[in-house]
Amino acid sequence: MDFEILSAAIQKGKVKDVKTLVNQALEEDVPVKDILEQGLIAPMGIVGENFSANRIFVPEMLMSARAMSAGVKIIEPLFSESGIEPVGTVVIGTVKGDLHDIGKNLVAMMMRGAGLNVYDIGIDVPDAKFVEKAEEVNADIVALSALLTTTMPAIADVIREFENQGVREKYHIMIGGAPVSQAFADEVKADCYTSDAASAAEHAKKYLEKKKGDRA
Ligand code: B12
Repeated sequence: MDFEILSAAIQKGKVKDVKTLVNQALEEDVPVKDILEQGLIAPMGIVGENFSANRIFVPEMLMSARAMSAGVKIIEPLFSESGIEPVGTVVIGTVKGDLHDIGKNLVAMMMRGAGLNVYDIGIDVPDAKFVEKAEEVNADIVALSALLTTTMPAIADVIREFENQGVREKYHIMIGGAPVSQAFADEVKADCYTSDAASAAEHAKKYLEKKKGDRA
């Protein structure tokens, strides 16, 4: 299997080609772990770098993310059989009152691409629902998205809800969305702010690797 061809297909957002190439790799008995890491995650890393450097923009990134997701979907059922452990678990959603989901979906897709187990609980999510879901699935990370200046305070409300329920320290809370900034993250005592989906996935992965290392 030539991963360069699969990488190019992902970078160009060619869903059909990605599906064909992933199926071909499986027929050739390429280990699922290699398909995931070298064939699907590595090219999304390149896409993420290109996006962060303004060499490509949201439409191209969405197309690549969709192509990558199509590939991940094919091998997903084989993960458990081949012993790939998800790096960690994330609960992500758009805060209450806010219906924007394109950015949140991109973050979820990139995190899945980085090998994380992502529960997307949707848009207009009530504060307590984030806590409930995080507790239910034993999440490591809670990711909050807000696109309106009027819904940014809901981020603070969610964090307060975690505090009120006495479980704030259990979770790494990441926040983002166009109006959100590092200064706001500091103000509401979020654990992390990043400005785009690629750096969000990168941060989540690094955080989880460190957490795993600290436990070992
Ligand atoms: C598309 C859009 C809509 C669509 C949403 C469709 C959908 N399914 O999401 C619709 C038409 C529904 C909509 C509605 C409204 N919208 Co609107 N919308 C936009 C628009 C044009 C694009 C947003 C977008 O998708 N950007 C692309 C994505 C990829 O970027 P992103 O969301 O910022 O996400 C990136 C990062 O922020 C980050 N990120 C995002 N989430 C997270 C989470 C974490 C944890 C991390 C780490 C990172 C991260 O990663 C993402 C990828 O790199 C923006 C304008 C703009 N240029 O932003 C206005 C905008 C956000 N909307 C605006 C407004 C005012 C509204 C309405 C109130 C309009 C109205 N009068 O009805 C309603 C509100 C509805 C509601 N209650 O939410 C304003 C907000 C102004 C403000 N100061 O608050 C904007 C800025 C337009 C403007 N210039 O006036 N909108």
